[in-house]
Amino acid sequence: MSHQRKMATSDENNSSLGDEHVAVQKLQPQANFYERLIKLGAFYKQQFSKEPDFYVRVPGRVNIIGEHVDYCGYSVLPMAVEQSIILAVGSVPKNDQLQLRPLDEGKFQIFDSDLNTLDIKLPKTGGPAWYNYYLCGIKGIQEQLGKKWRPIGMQVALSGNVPLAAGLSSSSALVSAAVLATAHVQGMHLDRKLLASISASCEQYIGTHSGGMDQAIAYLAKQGCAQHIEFHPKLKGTPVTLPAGSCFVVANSLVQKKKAASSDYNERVVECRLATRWLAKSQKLPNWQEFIRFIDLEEECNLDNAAYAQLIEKQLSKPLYTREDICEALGITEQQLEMDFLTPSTQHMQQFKLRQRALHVIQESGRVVKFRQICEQLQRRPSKQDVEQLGKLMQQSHHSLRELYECSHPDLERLVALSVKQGVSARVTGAGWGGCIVAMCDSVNAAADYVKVLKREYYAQLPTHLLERYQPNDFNEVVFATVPSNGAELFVQ
Ligand code: NG1
Repeated sequence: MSHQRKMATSDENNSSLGDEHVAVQKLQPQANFYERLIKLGAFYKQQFSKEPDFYVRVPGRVNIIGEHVDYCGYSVLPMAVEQSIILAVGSVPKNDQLQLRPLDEGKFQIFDSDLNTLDIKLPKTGGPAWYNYYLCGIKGIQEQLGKKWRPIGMQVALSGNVPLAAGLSSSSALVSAAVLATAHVQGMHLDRKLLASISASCEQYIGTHSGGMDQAIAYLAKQGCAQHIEFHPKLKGTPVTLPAGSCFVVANSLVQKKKAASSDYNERVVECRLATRWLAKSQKLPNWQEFIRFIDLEEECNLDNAAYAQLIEKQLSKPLYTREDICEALGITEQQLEMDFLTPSTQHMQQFKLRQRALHVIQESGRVVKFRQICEQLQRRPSKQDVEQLGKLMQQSHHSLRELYECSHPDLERLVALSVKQGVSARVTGAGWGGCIVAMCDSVNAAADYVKVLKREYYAQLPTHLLERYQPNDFNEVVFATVPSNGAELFVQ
């Protein structure tokens, strides 16, 4: 069985959000990232002694609800944040070289490579070097072109202000930006859904078996609203207007979680795949050996959310399963377990929490659908109770991520506890084990008060080295209200 699952591809016949290409726009001085692009353009010129041909901007994202469900086929509800990766790009048709020059001096080293011999290196420990994310993007376009691929040299200056390893999707923003830049240099006009799908598939070369949430929102985001993103049966984005007056705040715990350097994320993916297979067998489906995603089983057995949860509780009654339990139930050998289910980084797994992971995924997927329904209801008829209900869904999501999915962190818990004390609903956003929380405040004023409390009670208490770094800017980089921004953009000057 191949773990390199292809993401849903573009629907050619159904004209909807994402069927359009990324249009080339003229860079406008009023854009809030104008100064950043101009600075990057000057740096490009200094590095390559010419003007860039074009610029790419791809945002990070904050997920409002729907955590750890995308790789099981279920929908999510993220929005793009203002922070983004920006590239200044020039093509050099006569050579086959990639030249990457990061503006953020000190943090990243420069990188040169021959485009004929792309090599994505995954070290045993420590996680891949930053430029491998760019290489993933090139590889994605190379595969899309197949035999038609001809390397065209690329000179790239880049800069990013999406916090790293913070659950705001800095890695996918870089991969998606590399896909868009390479496609543009190659003269391809791909629609946004296909670009998202290519970006999601090729990021798997980094070794994380993630779903497609980050790349989908990177391309499908629209200013002013969140997106309900469905992956099944096809990739689809539907704009969702968030409650009038509400204000979403992101607070970074400053605990960095380098997903690709640890096995936690892939362990959860493995547990979900095993739980699906176990349940499929329990239903005596003739093709039970084909199931690895909860959503496919739901469809096959026509289960609603409550019935699915009941099935899990009945069939997966133990809090912990051993390798032996699983091999016996599925009628496989340990070798088959290792080959067919365990990824390179999860070969060590001895115990599996199938029940807890499955319950989280199924219940969280129900919360996403409810959240969207309530937002739509609120557009027709404002209601305080409905807004409160949204807050409750966020709290339930966090509780489930902490208890069933075990991806919180003591510092995230401190931030959530401070939020609860302020009467603000908050949850871990992104993969977790560190990174950020997202909180929903009733108004801009309430958000300002809430941010003040977090600054005083959490950020002013940080260890000295972090205080020195973030206090001069009054912690505005690490705790901020966020407005939904646009997805990927291409500019010329
Ligand atoms: P972040 O927050 O970027 O680590 C990861 C996955 C998502 C999704 C979330 C959890 C990648 C690139 N992204 O996001 O697909 O599964 O975790 O909801 O691995």
